[in-house]
Amino acid sequence: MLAAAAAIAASEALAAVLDLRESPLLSVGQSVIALTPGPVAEAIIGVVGTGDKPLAVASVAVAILVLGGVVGRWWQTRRLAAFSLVAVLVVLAVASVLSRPYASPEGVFASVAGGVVLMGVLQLLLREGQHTTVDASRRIFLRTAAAVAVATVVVGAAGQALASRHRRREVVERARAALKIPTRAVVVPAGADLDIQGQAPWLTSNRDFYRIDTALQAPLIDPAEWRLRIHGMVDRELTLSYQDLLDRGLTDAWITICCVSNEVGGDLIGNTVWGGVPIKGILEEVGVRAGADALLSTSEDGWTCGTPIDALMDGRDALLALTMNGEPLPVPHGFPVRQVVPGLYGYVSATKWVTDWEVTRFADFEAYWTQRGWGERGPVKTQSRIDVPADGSTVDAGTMTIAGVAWAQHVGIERVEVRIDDADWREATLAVAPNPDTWVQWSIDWDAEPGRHDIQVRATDATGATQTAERADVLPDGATGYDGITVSVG
Ligand SMILES: Nc1nc2c(c(=O)[nH]1)N[C@H]1C(S)=C(S)[C@@H](COP(=O)(O)O)O[C@H]1N2
Ligand SMILES: [Mo]
Repeated sequence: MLAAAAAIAASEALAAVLDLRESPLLSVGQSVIALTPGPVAEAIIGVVGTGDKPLAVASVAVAILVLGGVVGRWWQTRRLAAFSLVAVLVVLAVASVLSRPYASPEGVFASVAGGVVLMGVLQLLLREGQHTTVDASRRIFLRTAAAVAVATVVVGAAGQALASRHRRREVVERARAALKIPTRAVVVPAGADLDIQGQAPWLTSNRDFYRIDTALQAPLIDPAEWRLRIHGMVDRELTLSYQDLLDRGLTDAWITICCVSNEVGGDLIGNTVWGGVPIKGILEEVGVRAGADALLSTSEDGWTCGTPIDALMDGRDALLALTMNGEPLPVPHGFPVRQVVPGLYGYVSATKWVTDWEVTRFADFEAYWTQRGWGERGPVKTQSRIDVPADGSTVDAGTMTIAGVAWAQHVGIERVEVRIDDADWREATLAVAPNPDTWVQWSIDWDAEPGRHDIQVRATDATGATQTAERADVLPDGATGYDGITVSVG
């Protein structure tokens, strides 16, 4: 296992020295993510949330350590089996590296080097002693092992330090900081934020904005090199640069986006002002051919997404976004360019680091999450959430405020109702929403009497449809059911 740790440290350090975009360990981690069946991924995310990524990398590392232990066990007695297992590990690493958009000969080299270090260290640790006594050979083993352990830590730490100064990251961060995008000051519309203690702010800051994607490290793209290639069922192919988008002028739009994996009452949702170029105009310019019903978008790291053309052309604020809350997109949120489409879950609309558009038909492809069991189209389901008081909390008897948010993007919220225990539903007061594409805050006063109380909320959208009480899982196309909390009134 020590030899395996040394192999990982060496291959990671080599990846840093060679300034690879992705180390072999991360490439294998990405393969594990890609090969994880949808329901398993959902279950893991349900338990560890956004800790899913460190978990993916850690489980790969642990698997390599364990398999290294097996190789070590076989090293002296079953050399051929030991060699074969190392060969299998190297082949899997190389295959992962080559399956990635960042495949390079250096990546293959760093993978093979890991295998060589694994065997070299084993040979060093387990060399047959010319030593006469068991004691002497044990002493030498322990001394060698200690030296290898120190070397592993030193090489590993040096590799990490070097990786943090990745040239590409510095170039991209500098380019992002130097951008001067004319944006209007971001002003929260009057009356939108009730500003109640404990309630999620109406405007989500970039730092607090939820992040969901399959990337172990966010792709680093220099805006000067970014291109969007548009092809497929179009009359004229087109390639756009970042400057091309800036030249078209940016439209600002308040849009709330949310994730299909958001449980009832969950926080995988955020609201901000996005600045971007309307997708509709671009699609009109390239000319969508008759029969096309889908836009298949691909990110620089190979993630794919299928969006109904209808939703992109019906006049809603579907954007190729460059800014978020008045700033260039943060790297984890898709810098330099991503899509945002009101009314659709992120997995079918919000491609970050987007570099390729193919106008096509849903019948002709399956996008990343659709291949893993999620619905082909992902319209957002109407939902409401209680933010205050907190679930399970104890509050004083007397008049208090219950508050939260509700959303039905691109349809709008007409009414929010709250029910205490078995009482009748009472209508809450809605705050201002500047358009139907954002969430809306709500609040209601409650004369709390001592005891334990269940509080539930439900929303009705602008078409008059009230959200269903029936509980549905997030898989395959979004959770349903009422959010509810229990509080003790003292
Ligand atoms: N390139 C890429 N874009 C992506 C994803 C991804 O995995 N890769 N995930 C999507 C999903 S499932 C959601 S919910 C949104 C989340 O966007 P955010 O991280 O900016 O909140 O991004 C979407 N865009
Ligand atoms: Mo998502």
